[in-house]
Amino acid sequence: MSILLVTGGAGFIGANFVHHVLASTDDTVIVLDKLTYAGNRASLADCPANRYEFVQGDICDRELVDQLVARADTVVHFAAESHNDNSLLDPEPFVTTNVLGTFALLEAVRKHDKRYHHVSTDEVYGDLALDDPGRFCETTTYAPSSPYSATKAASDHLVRAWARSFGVRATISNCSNNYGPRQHVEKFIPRQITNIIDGVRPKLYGRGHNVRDWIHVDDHNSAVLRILQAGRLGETYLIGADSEQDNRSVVEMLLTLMDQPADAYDLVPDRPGHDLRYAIDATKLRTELGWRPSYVDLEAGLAATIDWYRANEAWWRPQKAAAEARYAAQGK
Ligand code: NAD
Ligand code: TDX
Repeated sequence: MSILLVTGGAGFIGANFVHHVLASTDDTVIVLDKLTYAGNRASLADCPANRYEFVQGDICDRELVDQLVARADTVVHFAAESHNDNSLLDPEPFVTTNVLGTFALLEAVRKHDKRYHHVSTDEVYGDLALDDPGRFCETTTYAPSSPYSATKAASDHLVRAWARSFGVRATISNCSNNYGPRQHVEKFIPRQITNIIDGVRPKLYGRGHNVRDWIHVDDHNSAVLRILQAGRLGETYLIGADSEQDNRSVVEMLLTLMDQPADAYDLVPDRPGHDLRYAIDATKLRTELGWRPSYVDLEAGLAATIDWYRANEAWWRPQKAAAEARYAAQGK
């Protein structure tokens, strides 16, 4: 039994991770989360009080981070500003939280000699051409495109340097696009599901040709747990579930699953610098650590996600109008 400090545990992936850990281990969890617009305490409802503690605070707060890291055995770092579109409008919080926040955590795990896992993204590698047969792997060159991905890349580099220079016991994972329950309605899939529920047509950027490699959030989290159990220190593992789809196909699937005509969507102005395609080669994770995804049928995973948003309107409704107002201001 150990104590995990989970940063960003009130966000999409972090909250699902906390539920996963509490259900599948006997570990205790301390969540550190600032509760930005993206954090939601309701995502952590029903966590058992004897194995779970919530601390509202900022990962940039060195003193608080130091105190909490001292109490933990392991730090799992999910907290971030995570939305590309927001990073194009206002990059500053991305630099602060993603770079300086990671720095604060690294200094604390260095001081207290704690195990650290860094949750990152495949976006640090930039993008692939639509017709490129290649996929990202652990040795792909870093080439981030957006302020978001540049700050995630910067944080990865800090982790690598702290591992090599100071011997910090760290691992990094770079995962592809997640979907599933408790994802903020600003993101592509929940935005379209909740639009369709509201009788609003889905919005596709550009021509909808951009490709993402989708993975269910529970598969991402089972991989993170596996890396915590068996990953080699200092190593990076890519996480993906071999599920590339262009955005138009995803919207057509959602519309069909929700009994709407498959072409009932609108094309809206493209995202500046929009990465064309992400694709993950997770061979290292599969062969070294024996990890396998459980959700191998994207359509079935989307159907379950639609059911979750239909059943949990009270969870997402409070954020919906503000998220759509931000998009409307950009003509999206
Ligand atoms: P999210 O935006 O849903 O949640 C982020 C959480 O971090 C929120 O609860 C927020 O309140 C908290 N937070 C933000 N700034 C903070 C600060 N300064 N101090 C403390 N807490 C703060 O994000 P997500 O989609 O759950 O992503 C989690 C992590 O996974 C991020 O590091 C992201 O880069 C990475 N990732 C995400 C995806 C994806 O598809 N969503 C894919 C690969 C990697
Ligand atoms: O309304 C939309 N219409 C649309 O076509 C929105 C919100 C998005 N899109 C497109 C843009 C992308 O090609 O859908 C794709 C997915 O968009 P996002 O959900 O914004 O995700 P993305 O930019 O790919 O980044 C996500 O995956 C990697 C997460 O937000 C990041 O945190 C993660 O690192």
